[in-house]
This record gives sequence, C-alpha cells and structure tokens, in this order.
Amino acid sequence: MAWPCQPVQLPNTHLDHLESDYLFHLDIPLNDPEVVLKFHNVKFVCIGGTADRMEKLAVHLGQETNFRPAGDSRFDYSFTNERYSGFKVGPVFCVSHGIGMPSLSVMLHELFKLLQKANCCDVTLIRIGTCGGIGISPGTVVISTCALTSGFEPYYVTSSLGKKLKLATVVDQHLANSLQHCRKDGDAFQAILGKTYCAEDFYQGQGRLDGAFCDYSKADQDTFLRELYDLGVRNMEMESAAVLAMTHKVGIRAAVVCAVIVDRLQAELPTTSKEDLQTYQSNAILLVGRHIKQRLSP
Ligand code: R2B
Repeated sequence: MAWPCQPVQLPNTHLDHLESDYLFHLDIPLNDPEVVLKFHNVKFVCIGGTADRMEKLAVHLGQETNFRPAGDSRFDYSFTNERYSGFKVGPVFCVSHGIGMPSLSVMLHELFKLLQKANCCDVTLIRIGTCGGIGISPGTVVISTCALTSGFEPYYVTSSLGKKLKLATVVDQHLANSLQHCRKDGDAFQAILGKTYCAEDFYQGQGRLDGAFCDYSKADQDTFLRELYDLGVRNMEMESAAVLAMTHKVGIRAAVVCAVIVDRLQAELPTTSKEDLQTYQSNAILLVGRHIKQRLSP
C-alpha cells in the first residue's frame, strides 16, 4: 500500500493573497511556472554553510542516487548570488545558508515557500555541517537529538513584532536513528547521537578565549564546557536550533548531522591538516548519502 503524500503546507494564510511572489534572497521567481515545476520532485533538501560545499555535495549525491540532469548541465537547476547558492540534481536540492541563525532563517523562509509552491511532498531536510565536539574526537559525526540555546533550553529564540518569540526545537528521532545506523562496521569514524548546543556567536558565544574581547576567565570556560558535557551535549555549532524549530513549525522532517573538527575540551581551533578537515566533512556526507540512497531505492 502506498503511503499518503505529505504535502508542504505552510501555516501562513497571507500567502494565499499574494498575486505574484519572488524569492528575494534566493533570486527565484515563484511566478514562473517553468522554474517552479523543476522543484516538484524534491524529496531531500541538504543545507550547509558554504556554496562550494553545497555544489560538491549536489554532484556527489547525484552520482550516489544515479540522477543525471538532461543535456550537458551538471544540475537540473542552480543559482548563485552574493548571499546564497543552490544546486538541484534529481530529487536532491542542496542550498547554502552562511553562518548563524539569522542568515539561515532568511534562506529557510524562502526555501519553504518554494517547496509549497512546487507542491512538493514528503520532504526531508538535513543540515550537514561542521562543529566543535564536547569531549568528542575530530572526525566523529554527531547527529543531534535536540538543540539547546543560551539558558540551556531546547528553544530557538527569535523575535516577532519586537517581542521575544520562543520556538521549540524538535528532532525527528526516527530520522536521527536511521542516519546513525548508516554507519558501517568498516568505517574509520564513529557516528553518535547527542544533544547540540547552538550558539549565536563563534567566540564568546561558544566559550572561546581568543575573540577580540573576552569577559571571563579560563576557569569560567572550563565550567561552561563541563556543564554542557554534563547536560549530555556532545557538540556545538551555530544553526541547529533554527533548523529544528523552523522545520517543526512548518511540518517538515529534519535532522542535523555535523562532523567534529576540534574537541573543545582540548583546543579552541582545529589543529589538524586541511586534508583531515576534508575527510571529517566527508564522513558526514557519506552517512547522509547512504541514507538518501536507501530512502530513494524502491
Ligand atoms: C560551524 O562552523 C561555522 C563557524 O565557523 C558555523 O556555521 C558553524 O555552525
């Protein structure tokens, strides 16, 4: 028996009354049916910080899933502008989001509008990123079980009409578990489930001592990192809370899969070579690629 299709349906009735719409930051015309139609078959949206990584990811996932765009082009659709870039191959759409939640949230609003307009069904969104580990060695892939923000609460805190808006961060646990199960015995890396601390800043926000200013001592840093560890936090990055709250709000299943590039209990910044950093990122990509392949196979 086929499962009923779960269409993307956004909880914003104002959208019904817009005569035409244009995705200002993605630079995609929603009033062009030919462009919109190209996105109808999207089942997986993979997002990550940089354009370059997303382009390589789209090429890799296209090969993994045996989708080839028509003609000479490497993608069914792609765009690159001064803010974001996106690359679509078959049912996979990879989009960059920059650093941090404000940049990410603008991209997600526009992406969700595109998915609704294109009548996409059963969409899964996965953020593939890098992170600091908390007592976790570089190369390990951490799949988030929840995202905590300042105050150590599982909320994405933003604002609406000048007032604080708290949105719960909710992970699809089934998706998180199946991503972890994509690790194979022969893999040279571990894949673990753990809580993620989502910071608003890379330096003081993540308890670093090496920013342009720093208002605390090394002992305060140790206490902060230890507190995170004791709460079950295993990694730290800057986007997970907005990803997990915004996707939950619009009913899209989502996960956050990050490769550890430095253990923050040992160092502030990565101490390994550029090649090692590439390998660490590839570990996360490998897991997600296997999951997508499994899910797309008949
Ligand atoms: C991980 O790496 C970036 C900061 O260097 C940020 O986007 C994150 O979450």
